[in-house]
Amino acid sequence: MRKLAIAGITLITSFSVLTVTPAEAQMVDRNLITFWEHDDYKGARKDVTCVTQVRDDLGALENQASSMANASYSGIDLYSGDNLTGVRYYAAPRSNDSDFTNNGFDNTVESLRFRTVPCA
Ligand SMILES: [Ca+2]
Ligand SMILES: [Ca+2]
Ligand SMILES: [Ca+2]
Repeated sequence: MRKLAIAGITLITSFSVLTVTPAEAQMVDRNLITFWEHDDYKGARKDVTCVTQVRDDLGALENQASSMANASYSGIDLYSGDNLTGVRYYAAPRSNDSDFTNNGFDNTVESLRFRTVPCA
């Protein structure tokens, strides 16, 4: 992980390799990112597909997600606020993060943007 200060926004970048099991990440579906309520891919989950490039519909996981797996081949910018505002976290293609806490991003994501559509 590294932090870059760009234009006053803290960019948090994760380069972890996808390690969750296919069942956990639904790797069969490569057009989505999955969020979990708790660390280590536990608790309630929410799949968000790249059918629409910008998504603002995390539902019950708004401000609750603590881990994620990006099964898509697109980088995804996650934002702490609605409508792509606030602090940004970059989820690399085919990557996962078992705990957002060390990224300063626990229980905060509200919107996201797929960099490449279609993403699968
Ligand atoms: Ca949580
Ligand atoms: Ca992390
Ligand atoms: Ca938030």
